[in-house]
Amino acid sequence: MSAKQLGIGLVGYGFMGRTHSNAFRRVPNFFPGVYEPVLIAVAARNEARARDFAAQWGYQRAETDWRKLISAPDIDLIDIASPNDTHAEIAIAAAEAGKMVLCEKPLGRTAAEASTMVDAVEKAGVPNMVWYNYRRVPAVVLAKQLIDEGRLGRIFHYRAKFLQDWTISKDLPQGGEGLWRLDVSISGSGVTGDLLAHCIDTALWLNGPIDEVTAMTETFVKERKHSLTGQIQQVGIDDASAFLARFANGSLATFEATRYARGHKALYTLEINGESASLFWDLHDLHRLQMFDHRDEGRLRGWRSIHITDSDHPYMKHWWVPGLQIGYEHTFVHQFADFLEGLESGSVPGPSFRDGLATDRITDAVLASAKSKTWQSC
Ligand code: SOE
Repeated sequence: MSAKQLGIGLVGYGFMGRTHSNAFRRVPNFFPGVYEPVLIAVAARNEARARDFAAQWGYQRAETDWRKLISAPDIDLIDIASPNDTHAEIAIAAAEAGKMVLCEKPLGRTAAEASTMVDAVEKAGVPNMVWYNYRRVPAVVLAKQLIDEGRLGRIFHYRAKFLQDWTISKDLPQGGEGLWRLDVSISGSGVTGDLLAHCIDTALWLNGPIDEVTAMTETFVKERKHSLTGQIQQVGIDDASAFLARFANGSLATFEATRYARGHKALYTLEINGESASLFWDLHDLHRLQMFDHRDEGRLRGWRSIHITDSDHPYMKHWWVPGLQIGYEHTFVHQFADFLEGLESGSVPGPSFRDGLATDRITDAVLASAKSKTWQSC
């Protein structure tokens, strides 16, 4: 059977543009299916760099205006990997033009913005997905399977952290390429939308809806030079954010994210404690799932460390042989492979734009709670 070609137009060539492009290229090798991704064009403001990126990753052409991608008849899918303030305008234009839309997280800078994006894709009826890639770590998928099979029993606690340390220096400017995450007008928020959003997306998927939150945030460095204006400007993002939550299933949760945890570069950890068993996962050891099962024979009971590399583990039969592990970039490959399989079967899996909106609603509630110092219903 000959493959159906799926023309891709990518907006943005930063770190995420690379992770997505790598996924587009790898999927046909490891997850062959009915659709064959064709890398048509990349759009970004800097013409020379867009051209270099296109040559390096195999895009047929480079544009400086993303609108050219939207109007191109050979492009079926728009992938948004540009800064957060551009997501809504591009996604809405793409949906209105009948293109499929993939969008980097967080979906919008606020839930209100995300909501306009959900309306657009749902009105147009176009397939859509948000790149919350940690849902596609094989160990995290195994955790989901174990929870859904009821092996943990009643869930009492959910605990998640995402720790980094790259903004501690007060000399680091805000704004501009590579540093737009520090400029609140572009990013929408600091670690709440950038890091906690990952923890929240995974938590909603694994443990169901959150009923209420109470939060605190802090901006440790209050003023930074802006890279584009050269002026010292107030910092509007949250540098650290922590919140307590109650899930609808009655479990209690703690979430924490910061860019000020000296020594931690991207330490995403999550732990779930149930009546019968507990699970623990750590991004720095992403190919392992730790499990404690109270039903094990007493003398042998203890935390086991499952090396997720066997062919009966999620996604692993597509990769190497048992014992050989995979890494971060594979999560994006899995997500795009699932997207294409969903197109084939007629049911694209989440996280959809509507799921992305659910996460944005929680991050909004977290920021509102930190400001008002009150519990917020979600
Ligand atoms: C921030 O440093 C960042 O790149 C996030 O934007 C990503 O979403 C996260 O996966 C890794 O850290």
